[in-house]
Amino acid sequence: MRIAIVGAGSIGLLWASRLSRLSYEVTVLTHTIEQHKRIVQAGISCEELDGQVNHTNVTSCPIEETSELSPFDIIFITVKQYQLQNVMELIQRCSLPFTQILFWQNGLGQEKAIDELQHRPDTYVAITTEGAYRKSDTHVVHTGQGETWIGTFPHQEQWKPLLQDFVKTIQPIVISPIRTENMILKRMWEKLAVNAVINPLTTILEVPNGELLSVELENIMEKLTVETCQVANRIGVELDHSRTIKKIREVCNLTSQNLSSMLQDVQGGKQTEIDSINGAIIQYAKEHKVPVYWHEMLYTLVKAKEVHNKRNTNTL
Ligand code: KPL
Repeated sequence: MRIAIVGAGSIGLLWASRLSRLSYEVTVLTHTIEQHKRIVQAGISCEELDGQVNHTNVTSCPIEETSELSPFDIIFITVKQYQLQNVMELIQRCSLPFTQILFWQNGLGQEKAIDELQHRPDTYVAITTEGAYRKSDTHVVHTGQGETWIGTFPHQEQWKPLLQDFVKTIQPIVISPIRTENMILKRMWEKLAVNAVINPLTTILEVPNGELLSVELENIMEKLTVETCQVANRIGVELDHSRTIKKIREVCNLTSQNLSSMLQDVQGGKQTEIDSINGAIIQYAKEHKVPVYWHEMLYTLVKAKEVHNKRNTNTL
């Protein structure tokens, strides 16, 4: 089975490493030619939770040179939300009508990309709370156990056997459970609620996820979560506020050593996903006239930090 992984960030590298340990033909599609060359030379090293390093060789190709590739059976899209538009044409080109396409983004926005592929029956959203950190172009560190849910999007009653078998096959190589989910939209909002608290707060404070539990942030976490749940409930997604707070604390614990992806982005002088996380909540809130002052405040602070750090990185 031929699998493409589009985007070699932390989640892309983690999955490339895992899948290439099974008997799949894995190709990593990179944004840069430099990363492609490094992967070809060095393969991928994946540092597991127990400190063991798994080394695998995978095929790689820069996204801009994919015109010659034959179609894939499964495509993992692991680029950020704001990069999705840049890979839509590639997805069309590298897939057959029945290729199974999995979207692995944080936040919201992948629904619009999936909409653009409307003639395809096999699109899925994957939601994960696993923590991973890209140490270099070829080295990923698995920093936190979590859960992963995969669901058809838009919702379909029937799963294609290919993906169902695939999920069963990959289960033994991952410590964290992978579940098939019938209510993936709810999961997307649950994960959004988690990211909308952990990511901006860790970014502003510059601390690993676990630190959020040891400082006096109870009140802010609570206020943000109440706002998220109000917006979700207004659009018909049932989110319970106390369950969501419990979940956020659990993720902080499970990924305590992890630097959130947003903090990693800011430290690397990169664009963050704030627009598709807190920004998406603010957008829905506006449309449905729900006040979300706390999200607006964090959104503004992260945007300011993003600009500041980009400027500093560029002048170094
Ligand atoms: O998804 C994450 C992220 O960093 O974006 C969490 C689950 C918060 C792990 O760090």
